[in-house]
Amino acid sequence: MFQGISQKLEVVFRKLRGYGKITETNIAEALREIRRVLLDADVNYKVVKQFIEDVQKRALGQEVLSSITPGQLIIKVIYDEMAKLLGETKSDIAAAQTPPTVILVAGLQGSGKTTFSAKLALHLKTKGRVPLLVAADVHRPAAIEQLISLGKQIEIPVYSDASAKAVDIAERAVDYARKNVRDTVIIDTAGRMHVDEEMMAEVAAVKEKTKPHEILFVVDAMTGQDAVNTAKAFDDRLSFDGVVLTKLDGDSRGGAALSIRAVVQKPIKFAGVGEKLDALEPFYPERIASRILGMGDIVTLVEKAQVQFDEEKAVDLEAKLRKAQLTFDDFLDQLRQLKSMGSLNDVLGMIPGMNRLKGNVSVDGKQLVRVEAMIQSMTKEERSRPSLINGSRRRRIALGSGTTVQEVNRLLKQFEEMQRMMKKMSKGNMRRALQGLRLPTN
Ligand SMILES: Nc1nc2c(ncn2[C@@H]2O[C@H](COP(=O)(O)OP(=O)(O)O)[C@@H](O)[C@H]2O)c(=O)[nH]1
Ligand SMILES: [Mg+2]
Repeated sequence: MFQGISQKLEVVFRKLRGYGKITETNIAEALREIRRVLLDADVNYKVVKQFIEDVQKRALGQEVLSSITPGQLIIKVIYDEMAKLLGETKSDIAAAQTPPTVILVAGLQGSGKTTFSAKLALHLKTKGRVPLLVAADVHRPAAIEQLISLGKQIEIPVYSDASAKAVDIAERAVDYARKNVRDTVIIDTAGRMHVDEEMMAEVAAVKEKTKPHEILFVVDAMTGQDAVNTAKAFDDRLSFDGVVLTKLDGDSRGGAALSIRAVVQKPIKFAGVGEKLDALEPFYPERIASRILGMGDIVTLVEKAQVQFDEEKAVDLEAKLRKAQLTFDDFLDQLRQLKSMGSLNDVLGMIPGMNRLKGNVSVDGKQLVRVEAMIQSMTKEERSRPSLINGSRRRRIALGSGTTVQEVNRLLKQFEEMQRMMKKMSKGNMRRALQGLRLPTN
């Protein structure tokens, strides 16, 4: 799956990982290469343009440039953006409040509609639903036979009538399901080699008559961005609810998979990954992104990189603390990391000394801003030698930061306390405590 694109991206990533420090030039070069890889994979050019812009915006953020393992963090940014491109969370299919749920399956000929209809029926059956398959592709007798044969394999009834029109078959099938307690009706429709008016009119009429709860557009992942045009044509006419990507087990270049969601703004709900009837997967954008990026487990990789980063920082910080050299610059550094981390209360508890500040100075973001302002109002010297900060300096800092002398006093006291506590801590304890500090991941 996606072998070509994966291999090419892997080359770009290997290079990125090799850099000790990442510069804007490195990023620009990597992005140029990624752009070319995506275009080669037949991803829609507008989608590529937006993707590159999004990655660039995030990759150039301070957080990546100043980190120790920037290559991996950039790969993580690319991974996140790719998952976003694919749709972020997996989407479920509808279930009607009053059964039967009607699911209409549409797409070009050969895209895998009939196979998918049977796969979906089996998938729903294993979840306890009671499906009915409907053979509404009446233009080719073989198509009806195909569905009947698939239905037999999975022991699911198939409603068919070779002499009726698609619209009538579909309508009667829904009625049949209601009377025979089948709670889900899956309607397999006809396709053509190309989008044409007759086919569109027919499937639109089936939609009109059966009022489906879910319309799924099936598309062959091997077709590249042609798929995007087809999808648009179907969506304009049917306003479908979701996309099914088939033949992902083949050597798909990735163009269709990566373009379709962004262009038609509809979620990809299932992926067909083989000819067998159990070869159907709910579509998980993160998993597909990892596969495209050629790393089964990129998230773990990045997390590991981050732990390593924390450790290096922790060792460095620990050395400073040992020598009682903790400065307000270090403190500010910590605070800034904290601010970007969401749940402050949880994190505060992990920092030595900080648990004392809990509920006092640093618990909510607003107060953090005040602490930050106070530290920023200190001179460089004061930050590295807090003992310099006497009464008049305190007044100046309070004035400069728009706080009060009492607040400055409190901050200094807490800072001293933190230093004292750290000196008392055993080496192992401190290491563990510092490792609790995590870098923000995005
Ligand atoms: N490898 C692979 N083949 C598939 C998949 N889905 C469908 N096919 C094959 O694609 C061909 C066309 O499928 P079919 O369901 O008849 O397409 P339809 O014309 O849209 O109904 C058949 O040979 C299927 O076995 C899939 O996910 N993987
Ligand atoms: Mg078919």
